[in-house]
Amino acid sequence: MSKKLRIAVISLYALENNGVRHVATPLREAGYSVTEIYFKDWVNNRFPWPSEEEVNALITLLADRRIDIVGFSVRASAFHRMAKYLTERVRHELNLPILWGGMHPTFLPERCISIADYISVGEVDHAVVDFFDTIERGERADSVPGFWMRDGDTVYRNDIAPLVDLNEVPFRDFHTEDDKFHIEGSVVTQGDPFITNPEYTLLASRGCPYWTCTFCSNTLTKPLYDGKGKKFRIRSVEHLVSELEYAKKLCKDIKVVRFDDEVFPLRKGWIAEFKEKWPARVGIPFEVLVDPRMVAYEPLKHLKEAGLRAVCMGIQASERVNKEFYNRNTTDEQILNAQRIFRKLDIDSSLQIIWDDPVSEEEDKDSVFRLVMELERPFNLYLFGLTIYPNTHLARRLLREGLITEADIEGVGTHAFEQFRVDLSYPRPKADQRWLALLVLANKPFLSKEFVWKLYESERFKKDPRPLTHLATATNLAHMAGFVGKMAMRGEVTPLLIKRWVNPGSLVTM
Ligand code: B12
Repeated sequence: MSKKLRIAVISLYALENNGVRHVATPLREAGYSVTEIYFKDWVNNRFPWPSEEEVNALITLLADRRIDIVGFSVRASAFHRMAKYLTERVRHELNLPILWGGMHPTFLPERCISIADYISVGEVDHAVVDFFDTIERGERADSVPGFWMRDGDTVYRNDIAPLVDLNEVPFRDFHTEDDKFHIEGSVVTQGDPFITNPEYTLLASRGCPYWTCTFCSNTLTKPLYDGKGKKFRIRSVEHLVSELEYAKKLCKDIKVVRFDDEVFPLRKGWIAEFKEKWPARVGIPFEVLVDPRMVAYEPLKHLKEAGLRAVCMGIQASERVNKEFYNRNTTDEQILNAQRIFRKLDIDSSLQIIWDDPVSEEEDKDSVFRLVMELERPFNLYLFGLTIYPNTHLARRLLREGLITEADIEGVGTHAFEQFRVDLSYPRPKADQRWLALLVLANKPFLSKEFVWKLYESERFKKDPRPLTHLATATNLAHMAGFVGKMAMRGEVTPLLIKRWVNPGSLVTM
């Protein structure tokens, strides 16, 4: 039965936004008219403020679609100021009620409810239908689990909704075309902007098997769900495979599937079933994220046989910083061993390091470099700048110890927009410029390790690291060209990919 209320759900700078899709789908199934709006897309280290033309296009679209209530998906805290600005503009021009959902209001509900009329906190895949049904009936949504409401200065803070059974969550809707729009500059394009992407992304689980890393959002979502049931949930293989059967019919260009799970489930029985069903019914190569504590030869061998092409794995920092600050009990030996397994099975690996933290000493940086030099080549090395998310254990500790100020925390700060992936030309102390250049050189297959050790020992670059940075930039470009060449051969290079990653103002290193 179709319902009266006309809803818009807006994604900020993410064409793939799972949150928007997971909200829009059950609402459509419940009979609502839902307009999905993809308001601009991200570019590595660049999230420019929306132009007047773009804001007007958004307002006109909302008016043309006769929207009754506007939902913003505020996934990352760095969007706080922008979401507030857009909320005020929409309210001023159209006088519509505004709802915020996503990780940011889940992290900082009090701050967000002072701006929006309603917020959702936590997962609301089913609860979102209860929320809109309440409004549709003309009732006040002041007691719907999963949602907070503000009436003037009075805030109604409801309990969170129960955790969802992932096998009962409908697949993200890729079949609706007419109710989706992408706004970029003066152009408003109708249709799903992600349907032609050669990389299909999804999650096989929600939560994390570890939950402890102090920099991560999961340390905040875990206590939120205390007493609410099993927190780390894995979808059934059947549910996953059926999703891909559905998606393959609509997203015709899928060349690779990327599982975005924090840690891909490496459970024995699950993998045995996956190995049987994935190649037979999906047959598309895939990539996953793994944790060094979990990597073992057998499960990865099965995944390789099922089509596993590449893995991403976090090194993060030195053993000391991982333990003392990140509450991450991984050892260098586990990391070395994991990389040996990837090599043995011929699985491409991209290893990740978090830089720019306020606690690593020179000895920590030295030990990270030594570890990277010891890793069996080849591998890609992704360098990230530490982004401090609000309310995390790390944010609270660094504040307490006077190592950061509120301005360094996302929401006030926007680090994720500027230096999420490390850019060698970003202003940093000399010592860090040298370390980063050395790290970029350390994994380049065309430079011998003896040569990199010589550069490391040179006193000259300690005084002036600039020539080293130039060399690292040049070798990085050569390495990147090889990587992109490989992707091009597989038909995976698209204008979207180039737009997102080739930001001349901030070149990614790998
Ligand atoms: C996968 C992922 C990505 C993928 C997105 C893939 C995709 N298809 O969506 C990519 C790589 C693109 C990405 C990019 C970024 N990400 Co990210 N990402 C994640 C990850 C691991 C999972 C997100 C996800 O899909 N969850 C499943 C969906 C269904 O859950 P959800 O988004 O929370 O949505 C639910 C509710 O929140 C709510 N909801 C969401 N939106 C709305 C809207 C309305 C109106 C309503 C009512 C409800 C609602 O309902 C949904 C269903 O229950 C999370 C970590 C995590 N565990 O959440 C980080 C995470 C969200 N990312 C984060 C960040 C910082 C970023 C980037 C800024 C990094 C960067 N600089 O590039 C960008 C931002 C992109 C953008 N423009 O939003 C941080 C945000 C932390 C913070 N407080 O700032 C997180 C939490 C990671 C972390 N380590 O803590 N990310």
